[in-house]
Amino acid sequence: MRRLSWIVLLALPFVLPDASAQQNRPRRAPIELGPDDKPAVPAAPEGFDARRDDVPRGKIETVEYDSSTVGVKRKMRVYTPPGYDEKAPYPVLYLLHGIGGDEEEWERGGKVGVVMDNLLADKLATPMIVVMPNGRAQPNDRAEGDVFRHAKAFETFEGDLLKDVIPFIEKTYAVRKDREGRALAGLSMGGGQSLNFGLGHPDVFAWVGGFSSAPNTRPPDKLVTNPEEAAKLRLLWISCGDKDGLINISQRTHGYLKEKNVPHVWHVEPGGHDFAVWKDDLYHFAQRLFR
Ligand code: FER
Repeated sequence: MRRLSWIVLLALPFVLPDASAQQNRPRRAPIELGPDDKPAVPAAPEGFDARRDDVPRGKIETVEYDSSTVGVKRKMRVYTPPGYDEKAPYPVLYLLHGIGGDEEEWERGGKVGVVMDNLLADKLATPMIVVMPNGRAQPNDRAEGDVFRHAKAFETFEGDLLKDVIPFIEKTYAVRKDREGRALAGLSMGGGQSLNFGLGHPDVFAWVGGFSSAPNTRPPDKLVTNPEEAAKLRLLWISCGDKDGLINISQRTHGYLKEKNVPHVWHVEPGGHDFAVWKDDLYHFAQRLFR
């Protein structure tokens, strides 16, 4: 969906309270910032997302896999780093989009290729493969019509990711197959998915990030059923913009993790529900992976 129509859609519950009630969408809580709600790291430096002529470029390609979960062939985008070596096993970051997006959203809005190429050229990240699947696990996975009506398909994606996407990647690319070699992160609906699936499968992922996670995020006691197990993650990153109407979801998750002594990064940065924030998250999160 185009960004503008998306913004209009997000604003609907505020201007049309009846429509919001009819469509059964949760109302946003007013934004209240507490003492913990501040940046954990400085903003990315100027130019981190600008294409540079002097750096080697990775490649982004579309691959198609058979989804036993959805029963159709599905597409995803895969970034391989510059000089991709078919023998070296690379770690993998699975990177998930939002409710208005698809498998290309992170490239369009997040310039993932440019950000990764720059980080690698500056030796700020470990060479990795970045897999951008389509998290709307249903036969028509385009972001069409009322995207909120298809929120359920984002839940179904758990099976698609674990049973179809990951096995396909692991037989197609030179990648690591251990939990420490797999990271899962996403924005908004994809943030909720990443927290739900990542914390739900600590045997599969050791690095998990939720950027501006949406109300699909499980309630804390369902999300973190075993705090000791969650504490074994190599990285648990929770972030949100300080002007994002969904920040209460991330605040709730942070509060519970803190109460249960689960180590995590809680990063509240200036900004709203948009790619200025998510690009910055990618820049910071990617640097901390696979170290
Ligand atoms: C909601 C508000 C926002 C919701 C999902 C979103 C499922 C997702 C936003 C995004 O992905 O950007 O109430 O409910």
